[in-house]
Amino acid sequence: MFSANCLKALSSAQSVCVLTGAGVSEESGVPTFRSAGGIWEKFKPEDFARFESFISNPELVWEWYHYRKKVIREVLPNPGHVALAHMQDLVPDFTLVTQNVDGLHARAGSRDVIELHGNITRSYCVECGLFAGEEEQAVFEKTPRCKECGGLLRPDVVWFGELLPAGALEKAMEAAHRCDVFLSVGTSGVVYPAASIPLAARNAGAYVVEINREYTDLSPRMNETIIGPSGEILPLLVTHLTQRASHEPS
Ligand code: BV8
Ligand code: ZN
Repeated sequence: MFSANCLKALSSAQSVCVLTGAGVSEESGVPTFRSAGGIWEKFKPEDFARFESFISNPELVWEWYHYRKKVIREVLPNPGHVALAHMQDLVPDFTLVTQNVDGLHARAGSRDVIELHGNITRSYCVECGLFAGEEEQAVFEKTPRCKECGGLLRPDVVWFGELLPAGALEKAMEAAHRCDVFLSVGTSGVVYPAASIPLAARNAGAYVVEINREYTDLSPRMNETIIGPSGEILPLLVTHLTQRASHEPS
């Protein structure tokens, strides 16, 4: 499954950076955005996940986020998430960057995850900026309101046309520029600036491996693409790294 080049690059890698997308959560039961049957099939992403759409119809947008939060509450991290949490302890310098807003990497044990597009479990007031915990986002409330000023609460996610969290992209790019191996896992590579991170790693000389169920827009720019479910492929990569660790002089 892994080419000799991939195994060689991994065997000597001191620095690994990983970018994940919705595909890494698919085997947990979280629908992806653009694969067949994905959540965007009913909603056009670029129109729906946009502040203007939210302000013009907060009830409809909250209906979608309440549904997604409910799904996320009911699922567990899958072996792919767990493998990435293990990988963090097998490589001297490891950075995990995600486009996902589901928090499943942290629930699997990954530390210091860079969440480029925010986190669906957090909400804040569009008027005063106050953050609201899960308890204040009463699910029965169609459009949750701020307990301080009564303003509309919105999910703490990055919508189209919005800037990424301060410093997130810079930190991700730094890791991409210094890594020996970069893994692009479960992302269609259509959303920017996230999709530019694997390309920056490639340009900086990293060995870039894409793991996906199918070829993507990024595939021609990768060193190699491994076709298959990340929940099966990532644990195999960790097995390889574990064997490497056991052969290294202690
Ligand atoms: C910004 C958060 C700048 C909300 C999301 C024209 C060209 C290029 C760019 C643009 C353009 N026009 C506009 C832009 C910029 C725009 C953009 O990229 N648009 C694209 C769509 C053309 N980007 C932005 O607006 C960004 N902000 O640029 O600001 C700026 C500058 C100045 C002033 C103001 C602003 C903000 C982008 C963030 C948008 N927010 N979501 C929410 O989640 O509710 S995007 C959404 O897409 C999710 O975050 C998701 O993570 C992201 C990417 O999708 P993927 O994760 O890749 O998921 P997808 O379903 O697409 O693919 C899943 C893949 O997994 C598939 O390939 C599938 O085969 C694979 N798979 C499935 N199962 C498995 C698997 N692989 C392995 N194993 C499996 N089991
Ligand atoms: Zn408020």
